[in-house]
This record gives sequence, C-alpha cells and structure tokens, in this order.
Amino acid sequence: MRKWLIGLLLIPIVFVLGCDSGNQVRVAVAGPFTGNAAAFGEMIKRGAELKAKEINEAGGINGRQLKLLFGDDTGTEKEAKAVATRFATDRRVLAVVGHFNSTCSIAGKPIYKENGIVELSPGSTNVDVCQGSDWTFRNLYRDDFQGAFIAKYIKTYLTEYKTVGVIFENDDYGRGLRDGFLAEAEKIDLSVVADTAYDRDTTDYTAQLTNIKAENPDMLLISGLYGQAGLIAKQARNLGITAPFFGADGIDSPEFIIIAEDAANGTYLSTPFTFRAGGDEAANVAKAFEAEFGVPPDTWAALTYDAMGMIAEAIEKTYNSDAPLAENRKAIRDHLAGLDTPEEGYTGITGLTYFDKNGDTVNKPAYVKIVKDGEFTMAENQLLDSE
Ligand code: ABU
Repeated sequence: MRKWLIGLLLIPIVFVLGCDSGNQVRVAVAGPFTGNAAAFGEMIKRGAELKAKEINEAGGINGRQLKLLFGDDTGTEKEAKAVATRFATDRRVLAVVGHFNSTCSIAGKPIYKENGIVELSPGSTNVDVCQGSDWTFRNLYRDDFQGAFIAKYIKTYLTEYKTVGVIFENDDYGRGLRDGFLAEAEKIDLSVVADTAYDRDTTDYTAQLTNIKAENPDMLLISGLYGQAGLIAKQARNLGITAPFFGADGIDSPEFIIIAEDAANGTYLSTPFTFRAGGDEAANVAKAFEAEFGVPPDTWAALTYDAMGMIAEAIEKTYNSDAPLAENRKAIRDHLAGLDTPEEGYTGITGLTYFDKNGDTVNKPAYVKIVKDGEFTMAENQLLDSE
C-alpha cells in the first residue's frame, strides 16, 4: 500500500520533468526506413547511429548517454503524422532529427509545432518545409535553389543540350523541384519542350515517355526519387530516347545505378554534399562509417551525422535536468534559431550550417556528379554558387 502510494506521488514529477531518463538523453530519428526511399532511410539511420556512438564513447553529453529512438515514416504523409505524434507526445524525447521526404516533414510540422519540439530535417528540400513554424529547421538547400542550379548548370556547361524535357513525381519534392527548374529555365531562355508528371506507385512510364519522345528533347530532367528514376531511365532507353538524364538529390543513391543498370551511365545529378568535396574530418567519418557498417556513407548519412551533432551541441549547451520537458525542448529550439550568422553557425563535415529566420539554410552549395562506368564521380565542371 505504501509503495503504491509513493508510486502515485511520483507520477506527476515524471510527467513534468519527463525527459531525464536517468543517465540518458533521448533524441528521435524519423525517416523512411521501409518503402520507396528505404535506401536513404538506412543511410540516415546509420549516420545518426555513428554520431551517437562517437558522442557516447567520448563520455556522452555532459555525462549523459545519448539514446536514439527510430520512427519509420515509410516516406508517406500518413505514417509521418503517426510518427510525429508518437515522438512529439513522448515525454522522454528532446528533439527529432528528420524527416527525409518533404511530404513527411511538411506533414509532421504542425504536430511538432503544437507540441513544442524541434524537427531538424537532413533531407527535405521543398520550399515550404520550414515556412510557418519556428520549430522546423533543415541543414541543406531548398528546391528553388536546386532547380535553378540545374537549369544554370545546363545552360553554362552543357551548351550542346538546347532543349529539355521534364518528368516529375507528383509530390512535394518532385513538383517543387520541377517548379524551381522551370522558373529559372524561363529566365535564362533554356527551352523546355515537355513537362509531364507521374505518381509514386507507377512502374510503367510508357505513356509519359512516349509523349516526351515526340518532342525529342536534348536532355531529360527526372525530378523524383531513385527507384522510379531508375525505371524511367531504363524504359526511356528501351523506347529509343537517347537524351542524357539529369536528376537531383533524390537519385543520389547507388540504388539508382543498380536499378537503371547501363541506362544510368552519363546521368548528371545535383547533390548537397559529396565526400569528395569534404575535408579531412569528412574523410575520417567516411572511414569510421565504412568500418562500422561495411559500406561507404552517402550524402544523407553525412547530413544526418551533422544534424545529430547540431542537436547534441544544443543539448550540451542548454539542457537542465531540473527543468520541465517543455523548457528543455524550447531551449534546443532557441539554440538552433540562434545559429543565424556564419560566426554563430555549426561547422560539421558537410560544411558550415546556419539558419535564416525561417529555419532554412541558405548558404550551402550544390555539387554535380555524373555516372561513369556504373559509378558516381564528380562532374568535371562545378558551379559553386550558393546564391
Ligand atoms: N531532397 C531529396 C528528396 C527528399 C525530399 O525532399 O522529398
């Protein structure tokens, strides 16, 4: 009876303080661990795990071990809402690294905002991701920048390709990137001769590609994720389309090459980071990653590694085990919002990250890779303009 009474008296204390689970602090990671973007999800998970392991082996965050919780949003709006609700209402969770798909970050945004918890995306690039919430941040560029960057790159360096056809996934990412590309193409007089959408669950792109073939573009922009893009590339070649492909960060996975096979060769893509452009620290992380997981890290592992580092730093600088959960969560938000100049910014393996008033990162560049002999390599020309 006495034990029962003591337990009952402790409940409000745990409810108010919540997040301090003994010697641990908990951060959640939300991403597509299954589904169409699972290859990215696996890299996100591993990037987070490696950073947490390094932090914990170095003594943790102010002596507390960093424990990660993972939530599979499957890359879909419905599951993203469920994961966001689970983490936002879990009184042990201090902050969320994620989501990856723009649709998922946008779906989670009002839930995180309502519950006063940070979501820091290492992958979502749609323009609207951070708009309208003080609690959503990202550590990479937006698709208005990326779309314009691709148009400028073609106009500047691929001058033999005068006309472009566009095929885009009809979701927040595919559409938003295509919009950014079209806006810039119009400005710089790059001719777009075809523009057609597909849904994520489509596997047969004959109708779209037949329409594109009729316009005979010199280059084909595929605005979507690696799985569909791989099939589109293959089916385009089977239909006799010989134009080279340009993709974006959504195809920056070895899975694109595996799916597209020979059709992948010659494909250009834009990406927010490449280990070839990283410094010594990035090279060391790549080595540690490969030793841990047996495969090299990709762009998304690197951005997640840095996002986790930013959250860990925020906890290190602000966490108060005597304070209520809401206060600790807000202190993390305020710390991130304070990284608003190059001087205040966080330097990680993907470079310097700092935020504008929306929580967007506007200073980071894009890089261009090309598939040669079944492997991604850096393109000969880089357009390192982050404006
Ligand atoms: N930016 C890569 C694809 C993920 C997304 O923004 O939906």
